[in-house]
Amino acid sequence: MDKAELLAKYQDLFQVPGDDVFFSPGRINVIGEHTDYNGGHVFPCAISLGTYGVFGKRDDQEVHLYSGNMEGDEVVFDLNDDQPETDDDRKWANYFKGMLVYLKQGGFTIDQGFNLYVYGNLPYGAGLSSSASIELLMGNVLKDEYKLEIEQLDLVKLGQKTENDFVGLNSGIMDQFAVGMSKKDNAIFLDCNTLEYEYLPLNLGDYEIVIMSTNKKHSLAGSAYNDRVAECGEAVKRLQQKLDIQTLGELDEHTFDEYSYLINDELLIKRARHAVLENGRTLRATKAMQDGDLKKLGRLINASHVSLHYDYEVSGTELDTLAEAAWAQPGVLGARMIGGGFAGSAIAIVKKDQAENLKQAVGKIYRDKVGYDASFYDAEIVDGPHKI
Ligand code: GAF
Repeated sequence: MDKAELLAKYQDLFQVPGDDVFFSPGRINVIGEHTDYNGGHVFPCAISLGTYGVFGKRDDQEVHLYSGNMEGDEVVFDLNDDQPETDDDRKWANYFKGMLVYLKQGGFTIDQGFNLYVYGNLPYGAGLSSSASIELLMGNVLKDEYKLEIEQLDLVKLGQKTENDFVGLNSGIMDQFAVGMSKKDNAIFLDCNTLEYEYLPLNLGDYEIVIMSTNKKHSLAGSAYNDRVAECGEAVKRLQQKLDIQTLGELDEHTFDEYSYLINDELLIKRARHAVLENGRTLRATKAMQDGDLKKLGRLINASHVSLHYDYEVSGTELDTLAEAAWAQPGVLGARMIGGGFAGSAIAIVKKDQAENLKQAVGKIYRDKVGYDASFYDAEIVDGPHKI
């Protein structure tokens, strides 16, 4: 939908013209999966698929949310209502409501109701972080429309708080950071322990990133994601018997190897091993990209998928089929699942002139094995949330 169509839809729904239109991107992650809440490094970037929002102030104290992607009525609540929505068909509104509630609790003045029509071309549940896209859309809309003096990094933190405390997913900060802080054609090399970060131009030369979506919906909140967070926390607790650490991200693989006996549990060792080794891979992968060693970057991306499959056990038939089919195609340097896992999307780094072949070939293998179609998108790396 273009801007005129979005405004027309708003007019149609609310019977008044909308004031402004905003866009907030989704994200992919080159490497560094399930490392963020483990105090490790990540290397994500924001993409041109995302969420549009048309905003208009109201004369009363009501908030009216309407999603073009959700079936059903608009969700309406009072501006001062600070409780999460609990009905299944209203829960999608919590990503918006959480941001509003936490901004108000932080002392920011939002004293007039509003309508917001949202539409995402980022498939919900595609593992491309529609949730962070929405949170940062809401944060930036409110910042702009109510002239709030708040830094983007603080909106990013409120996005994570919304996810953790309002929605109930104990996620790290990667998604909100990637969406909120993104810079066109760059990936963000972020240390999730210190929040120090660096923009690195995504120099892939003759290669590009293709996003491969499983089209299988997932719900991270209801899934094993929180179990993984807890398992890593337990591994840290056991390592603390001899090591002065707060997170797995503080360990290199040699130290982990020497002390892993303390964990004394096969499953927890696998989880912790992924977190530690994935962090090391992320450091090496960003270096490889800066050195122009794209083959090495590709191998590390493949290794990431293997580890997410065997040690972290967050892949699945659909994601494995996409990654493994991509590995077998000409011109592919690497492929792996991205995001929380279980469903969602994978990425492949492929030679530009072989991208079409990849989509056709992997698409066919996927359809034959899984029984329905995967979707493919060329990743275009864009700036963070803004008015359009
Ligand atoms: C999800 C979470 F929201 C992120 O914080 C991150 O942990 C990711 O899964 C896995 O790397 O997208």
